[in-house]
Amino acid sequence: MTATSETGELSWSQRWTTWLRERTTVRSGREYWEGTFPAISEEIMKLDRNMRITPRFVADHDLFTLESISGMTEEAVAALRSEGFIHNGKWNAPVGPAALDFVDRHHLSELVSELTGVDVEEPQGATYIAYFEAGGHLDFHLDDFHYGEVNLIICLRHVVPDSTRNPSATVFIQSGGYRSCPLETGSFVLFDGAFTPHGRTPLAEGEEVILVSFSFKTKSRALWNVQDAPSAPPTRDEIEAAGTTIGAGAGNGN
Ligand SMILES: O=C(O)CCC(=O)C(=O)O
Ligand SMILES: [Fe+2]
Repeated sequence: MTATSETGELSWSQRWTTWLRERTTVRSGREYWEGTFPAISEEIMKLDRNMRITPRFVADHDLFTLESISGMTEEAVAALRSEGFIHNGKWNAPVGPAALDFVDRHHLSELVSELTGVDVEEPQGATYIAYFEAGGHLDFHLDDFHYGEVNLIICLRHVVPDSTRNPSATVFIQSGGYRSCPLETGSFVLFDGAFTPHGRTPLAEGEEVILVSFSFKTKSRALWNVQDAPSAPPTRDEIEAAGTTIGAGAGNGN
């Protein structure tokens, strides 16, 4: 156990996540981002410079067919039902043999290496993710460093009622702006979750999303080095704590 968890201090990614969640929400639409984004883009630029891969959304392809993912979809539904747990507002469940079989059949690490241009090891982690309720969402965050340098999220099922005007999407913030990736069954995103703020916009009534997330370590150890990773700007609590110290005894109680 590290000193960090013993003292309850936030980790590097948790600090950035706190800062991001104080300033952004996935509930904001594109129009909002166009007007407001410049206020945080300088900070986001610091993260961009550290991305090990550029985020990529792949919708039109013949890689993952309905047939090739159906084993995982069935496994995910069963696992979510029997072992699912809520984590950060979304459902998670462990993967099983169907996911391992998918990794083998698709030579997934080779495929991801080709698609990203960065050589990766066999997946080091995998999990099913799901959202079943209207309003369900995941606010902007960074994943922990230990989750790996490359993250692949494949959509196993996305039920969208005909009446839905604005279906839920995976969203990224980069220094260039806001990017929405409306994942449909079989489509996928590849990104560096530790340095790319990302989240999921709220589901509409009747919508349902099931995903599988695979994480990969790069073969190049140089890319594991996060010593120079930029620290998050001060969070509100930190600013307040600093203010309290400076103005001790002179507070007006507001
Ligand atoms: O729901 C998504 O599209 C993203 C999920 C995610 O970022 C996570 O589980 O950490
Ligand atoms: Fe994430």
